[in-house]
Amino acid sequence: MATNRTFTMVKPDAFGDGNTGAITQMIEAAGFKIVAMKLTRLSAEAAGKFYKVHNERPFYKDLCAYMSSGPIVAMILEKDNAVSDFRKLIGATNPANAEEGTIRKRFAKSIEANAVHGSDSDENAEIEGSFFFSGLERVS
Ligand code: YYY
Ligand code: MG
Repeated sequence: MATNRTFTMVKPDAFGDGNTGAITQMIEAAGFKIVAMKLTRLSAEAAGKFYKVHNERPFYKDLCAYMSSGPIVAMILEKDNAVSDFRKLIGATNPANAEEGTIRKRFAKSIEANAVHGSDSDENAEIEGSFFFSGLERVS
């Protein structure tokens, strides 16, 4: 399994506000190489599958509705220590706790509309990347 890749989504709030370019610029400036990228939408059902690990949590239903409320931009990113370095770049889940210079500090509106997703492990990065992209859609 690749240990130098992570998966991200620009979430509906950030895409809708026209922040995809600025977020992508921060990602590339931090040294991540884009190896797959697509503008798409999640149905509520697909969002439910993507976030099924959270299906017992009180925020699950709202999260699935929110994630299917508008287009998202999905990407697979490559860098040494991709998963942990990307978690640092995006900042805390709750933007109130996100550090200066992080994507969520700059763009998140709330704990739910928090601008970007970032995988939490190498295993989940592979599962989440494969949820959106076939081998042909990855450039390396
Ligand atoms: O990995 P990360 O996105 O930082 O947070 P998770 O704990 O995996 O939760 C996924 C997603 O759920 C989060 O980005 C926003 C939403 N959420 C929420 O709406 N309310 C919470 N109390 C916790 C998470
Ligand atoms: Mg998570």
